[in-house]
Amino acid sequence: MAHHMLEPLPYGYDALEPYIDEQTMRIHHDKHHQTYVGKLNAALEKHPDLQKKSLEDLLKNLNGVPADIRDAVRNHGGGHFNHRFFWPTLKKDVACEGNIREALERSFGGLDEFRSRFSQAAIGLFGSGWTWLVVNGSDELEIMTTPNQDSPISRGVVPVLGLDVWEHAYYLKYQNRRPDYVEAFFHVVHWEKVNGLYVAAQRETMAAGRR
Ligand code: MN3
Repeated sequence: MAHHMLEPLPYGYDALEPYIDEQTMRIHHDKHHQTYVGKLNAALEKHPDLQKKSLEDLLKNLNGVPADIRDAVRNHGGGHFNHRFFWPTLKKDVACEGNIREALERSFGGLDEFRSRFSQAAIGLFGSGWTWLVVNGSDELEIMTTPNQDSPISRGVVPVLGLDVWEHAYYLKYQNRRPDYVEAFFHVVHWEKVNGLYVAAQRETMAAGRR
């Protein structure tokens, strides 16, 4: 029985054209993301007691996951989490405003400076992985990268923006031109959603008594 499910995209496959093309979105969501969900469920078949745990609980405490499926949970559970996070943070032509805008100015000196540093991290990431904007344990914004499908929540930070830089995310349209894909990504950042995630992350750190 399947315990984790693939939700439909929250918009049409062509909603991000021309920046991210329809065919890439179809394959990326329906095939790649579906495969992570399927392999996560298959791994959990071996440990039915873990099927009741949320994906977040599993990923936040990977050391508590039995060794025989730990890599599968890290890779496929991480893949499920990362993609489920990614889709709703994409929308065309949304302005960057509100608390997140002010926080980016405080942390990076401005939106352009943030974009430049995030882009360099994404372009410079060797192999497959993700680039993230996270709220760290000191309640500060930080750019980080993770290899493969490692999830930032396994490292105790709260993601507010992520970019999939696996070749499957861009190769059909951009081939080897990862910098063009990263540039295009900034046309489809759903800043209103990112702002909401940032505000929620701040509430979470406050509730945790970190400040
Ligand atoms: Mn992907």
